[in-house]
Amino acid sequence: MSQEQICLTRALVRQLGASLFNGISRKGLHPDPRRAQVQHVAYCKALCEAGLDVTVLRPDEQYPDSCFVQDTALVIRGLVVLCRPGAPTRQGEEEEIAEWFADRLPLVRIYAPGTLEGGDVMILPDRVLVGESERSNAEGVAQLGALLDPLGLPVASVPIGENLHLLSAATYLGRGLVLAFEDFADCPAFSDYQVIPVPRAEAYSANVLALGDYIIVPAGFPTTAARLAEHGFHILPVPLSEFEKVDGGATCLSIVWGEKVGPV
Ligand code: CIR
Repeated sequence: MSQEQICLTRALVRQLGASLFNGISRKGLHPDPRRAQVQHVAYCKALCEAGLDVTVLRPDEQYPDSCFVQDTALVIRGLVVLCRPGAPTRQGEEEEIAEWFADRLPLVRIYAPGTLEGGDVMILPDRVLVGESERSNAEGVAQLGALLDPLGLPVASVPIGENLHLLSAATYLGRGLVLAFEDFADCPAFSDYQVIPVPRAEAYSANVLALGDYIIVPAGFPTTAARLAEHGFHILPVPLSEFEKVDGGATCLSIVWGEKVGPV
């Protein structure tokens, strides 16, 4: 396992537009954009409370799901990998994100026919896992593998069942811990890690945003929050019910990255 510690210092988010009402929803639900706006403000406050410097982009009404910026880009060890969303209505969202990063960090990208959404990518200390989803295809995974090979990071794909994304079912928390929906607790990909199970009744809370000692956890999932607190994490509960209606969770609303702070 890498001995490198990454301290997360930055977050990029995008304000939601009124068009979020028409965001893709596997449940056929429509969020209330005004209520979602209040929840988004609470989310940004939690990012600040965790010590991150937060940049907020203006809403992009052309793309109803564009507040879910995680799917458009990954930052891995200082390298931006621009994704190519698999959802046709989301293709193009990534271009403004590319422009934002262009003069800040080195940037590479996934090209057609490859598709990759950030929600499918779990960055572990020694490797990267990608969910075998409807959004990220084998070509996208192969391209990511080639891009990360020079960093010494192997890429492997993992089955995710009916989930939208890999991170819908599991989150890497740091400290050798993975939070995973109970059906995924025995997933061989997590065998080197201690898995904290999420009970069926709280499945949505398998997606949390881990920020060092802090974790943004959707409000209203007491078992998950208690299990995380037992491990010494400081819990930042944020209501995310409007985003849940369109299948988005705590990680989806930001791209977070940081600086290398040296050996641990
Ligand atoms: C979508 O279906 O693309 C959006 N409604 C939700 C995206 C959630 N993103 C994520 O899990 N990373």
